[in-house]
Amino acid sequence: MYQPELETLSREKLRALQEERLSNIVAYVYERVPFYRRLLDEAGVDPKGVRTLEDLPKLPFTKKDHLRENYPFGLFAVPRERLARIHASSGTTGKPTVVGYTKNDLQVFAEVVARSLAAAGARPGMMLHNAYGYGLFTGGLGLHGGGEALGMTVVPVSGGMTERQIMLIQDLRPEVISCTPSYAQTLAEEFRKRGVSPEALSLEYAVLGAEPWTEAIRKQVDEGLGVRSTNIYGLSEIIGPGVANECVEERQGSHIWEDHFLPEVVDPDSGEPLPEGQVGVLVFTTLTKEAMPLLRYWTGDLTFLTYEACSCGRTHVRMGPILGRTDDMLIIRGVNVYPTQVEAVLSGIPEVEPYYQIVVRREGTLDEAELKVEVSEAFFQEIGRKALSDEVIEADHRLHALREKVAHKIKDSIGVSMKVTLLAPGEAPRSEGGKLRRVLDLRKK
Ligand code: ADP
Ligand code: K
Ligand code: ZN
Repeated sequence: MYQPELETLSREKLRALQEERLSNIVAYVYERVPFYRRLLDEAGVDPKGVRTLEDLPKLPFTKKDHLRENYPFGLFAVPRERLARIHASSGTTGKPTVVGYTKNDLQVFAEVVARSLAAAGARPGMMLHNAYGYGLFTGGLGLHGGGEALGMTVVPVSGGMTERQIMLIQDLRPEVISCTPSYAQTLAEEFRKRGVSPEALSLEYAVLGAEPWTEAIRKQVDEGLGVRSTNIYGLSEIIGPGVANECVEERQGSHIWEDHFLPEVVDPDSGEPLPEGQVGVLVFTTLTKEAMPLLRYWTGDLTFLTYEACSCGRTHVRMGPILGRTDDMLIIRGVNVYPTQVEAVLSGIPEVEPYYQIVVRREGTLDEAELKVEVSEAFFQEIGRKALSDEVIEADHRLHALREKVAHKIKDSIGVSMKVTLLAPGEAPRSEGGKLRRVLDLRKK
């Protein structure tokens, strides 16, 4: 552990620390951020009345739109000159969200990422191949700072240029890699194509995050790179990656570093706090941020919390995998569908791989969903095909049957009919470095 005394704090002491910090941060934003003074006044909250965790639900939520409305610096609690660094989220729609850090915030950022790397199996002296994108995105510099704080040798490769990554991994022999899970899939596949076996690779641990992933991808990456991979979670508004990380011992949920980030899971419709174990929207209150503290920030990410003790010795609460972002949810003929649900179904079918794309179109007034999924290399060889086309699939009963099987399983477990298109190995989109968009929704245009 990087900070064992904090990571194993008793629940009582952790709670006392959180309550002290919570009342301080509420007073701090009320004093310094006009937006929060207004928001709290309008909600009739007296900052002095926020003393315990039971007071938390009295506070209003902060939503992404609040950040956009106050673009770029309106939510900052310190003068611009005190910012040591700026980051921004990718902002696929409209203006990006700008976030800022004081020197002290950067120190905390490095510490929580160092805790995350240590939880993932990394130790001082190991080499970190950091393939998260460097730049405004928090991934690259975030992992970089944490790796240095832990005492690792950091290789700032950034995303993309796969050929060079392959060479560096073989020549420099890093023990740890950090990147998106979809890019780890890409790298594993490229090594396989070159006939480099996982045993020949120096890699032992992979720290994967920034997008949802499932056990199917975990298996593929663990086997393909010869590693034990863990999940790292975070978002720029809260700090960046390193809000939470799985421990490599259990890999059953990610420990949230809750002396800094106070989590809640709430009902997506009513906003009411949900009991432990129930799936809802993850909400965070930052307890120590100086530059841009946020109260009850609505992440839009869906998961659950568990306070069950963990064998690794860490006392911090664990969150389950992210089942999806409310933004990623597809509504197909009235049914809510998350890409991770589709991925979970595919993982139960040995003849296909978790390389897929979901395309949604509107035909007249009806939504039509198409699931493009790759058949496995083994199955492809077994049927002795060079390529797949509609004619080939119609003519070959084994392919025809597989297509029906996938369609049935999707319909059975998700409740939506999808047209299934089988692709040959290598035909579905791959990550070229960053997050992979597995959904193509053509209805919006
Ligand atoms: P954006 O993607 O909007 O540019 P960020 O780069 O800060 O913003 O990404 C944060 C979001 O990425 C999270 O809210 C979550 O939806 C997703 N994310 C990050 N880590 C994970 C993870 N380990 N599993 C699933 N989703 C993740
Ligand atoms: K290995
Ligand atoms: Zn643990």
